[in-house]
Amino acid sequence: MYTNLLSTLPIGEIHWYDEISSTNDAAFEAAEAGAPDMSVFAAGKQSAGRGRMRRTWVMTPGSSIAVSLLLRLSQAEMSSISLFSPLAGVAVCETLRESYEIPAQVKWPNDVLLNRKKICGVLCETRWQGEALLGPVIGIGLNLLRGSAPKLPDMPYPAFSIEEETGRKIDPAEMLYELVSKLTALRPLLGTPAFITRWEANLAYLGEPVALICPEKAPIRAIVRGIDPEGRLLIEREDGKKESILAGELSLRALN
Ligand code: BT5
Repeated sequence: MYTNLLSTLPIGEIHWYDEISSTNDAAFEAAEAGAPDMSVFAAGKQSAGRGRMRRTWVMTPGSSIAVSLLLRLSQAEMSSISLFSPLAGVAVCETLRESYEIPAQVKWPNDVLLNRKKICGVLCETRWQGEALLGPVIGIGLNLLRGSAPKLPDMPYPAFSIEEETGRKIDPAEMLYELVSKLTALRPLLGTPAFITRWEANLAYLGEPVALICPEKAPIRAIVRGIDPEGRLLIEREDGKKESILAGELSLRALN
């Protein structure tokens, strides 16, 4: 049960599940029933944790965090809806750096890497209830302790835990509290240049060559130059041409 500390924060409902299919699904069910903004759904175990594009997210009870936040956006926030997913990545990085001195980075658009290894994934989803948009629901899976990161074949990014990389055993309840506080503090910056600055300050591969992989197309080889005001990745191709890339099917791989 990682959620006791959270009750001291000015947030919505707080739900804990010893086991559930997916905390994102729990958040959407509650959203349909009217749960308020900033409701938190956390679980010790997920039987059907998922990543983007129907990929599987594996977690280990007691040593990783699986949490989803249900947001109800204001009219003004709707124009920044695509930034809520990176918001989570930036919040995880800033929490790890400020509260634990751990230098994690965001792999655009939103995975969190530590020493170039994946310690955290973010799944940001919306659904429709009739004509009303539900969400976004921001799902965050974070590998804290040894044994929490699955060693599966064919992982594009090796999965590791914070303990494996740093030797530090972070308390899940404390981390969850710090993370939700950070997310709440960063949220008003969305749509302002300050958020892009904070994102770039935590961006992995800045100034480095990468390959952008798109299914059934030749990879784009380029240098990462930053993030534009809309949250697109700024790259410079080998011929010097600059471009902004939208998050979507593209995935980013290091070249060295
Ligand atoms: C993600 O997807 O990285 C988003 C993962 C979001 C998980 C959270 S947990 C709370 C909430 N409830 C859910 O059901 N989901 C969210 P993607 O970028 O598609 O990466 C998925 C890939 O990461 C998989 O195909 C594996 O290769 C790898 N993977 C699976 N489990 C992992 C883990 N624990 N740590 C690191 N990598 C993992």
